[in-house]
Amino acid sequence: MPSAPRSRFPRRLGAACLLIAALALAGCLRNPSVSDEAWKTLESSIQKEFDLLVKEFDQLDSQGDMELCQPVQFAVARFAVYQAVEERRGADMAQLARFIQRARRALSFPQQALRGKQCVDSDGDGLTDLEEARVHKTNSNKADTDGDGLSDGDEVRRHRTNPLKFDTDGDLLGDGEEALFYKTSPLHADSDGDGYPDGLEVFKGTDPRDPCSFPAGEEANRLPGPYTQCRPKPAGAPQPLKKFVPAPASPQKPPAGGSALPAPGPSVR
Ligand SMILES: [Ca+2]
Ligand SMILES: [Ca+2]
Ligand SMILES: [Ca+2]
Ligand SMILES: [Ca+2]
Repeated sequence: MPSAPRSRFPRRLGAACLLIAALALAGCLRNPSVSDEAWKTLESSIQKEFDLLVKEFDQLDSQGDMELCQPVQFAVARFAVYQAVEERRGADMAQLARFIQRARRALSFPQQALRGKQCVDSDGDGLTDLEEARVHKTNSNKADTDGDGLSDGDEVRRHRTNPLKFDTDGDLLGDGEEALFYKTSPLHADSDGDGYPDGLEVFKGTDPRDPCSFPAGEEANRLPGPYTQCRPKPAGAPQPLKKFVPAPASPQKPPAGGSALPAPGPSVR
């Protein structure tokens, strides 16, 4: 495609202008008597619209919350814009105008969300303010609503734990302690399946991840079976963990207010 000459058109051309240009182009294609100057003006306007489209997508892409908030719409917009970029090399102006129109339509939905502030994540926990208020009922200004050491976003998307409960499975170990330190399941009270709850095992000093290690004299607190059979560990297997040391939550964007996630305290009571 020949390079676009300088134009007297305004710098910013909107979608309406593109439509006018495309319609005018269609008319030009049917009318071979159109002047070279008019043709170049149309070509310039479409090139400018294309550049504007790419610029707007780049602005959208720089909003990290947008891809998180509207993943499908964002992916559609990205595909449409990239397709326009690819087709720019081989397409004539009429084809390019169609690709631009398609990309602009796809781009309009995440742009509306951006303008409506639907994708704001004030506390940087990976959940938008709207999502927190409407779906999860968590605090949109506190990254870790229940104070268990896992951010609300990590609880919802990664660990599938309850962001409103410090101890989702009720085994007396907090979700953060289990996921970050003991490496036990925060969703199952008895991670090794021996019938003894993880919290009880930690409190008694046995290994909550080894069915061969269980507390003596606690049959009354044993959960209903069936139980996992004890299979002796191979030599060199890791030793049971004895003491909880607060560990940082997984890396995430710090909240706007600058406060970091509070470290969980020991919950074995
Ligand atoms: Ca949030
Ligand atoms: Ca939490
Ligand atoms: Ca627990
Ligand atoms: Ca157990």
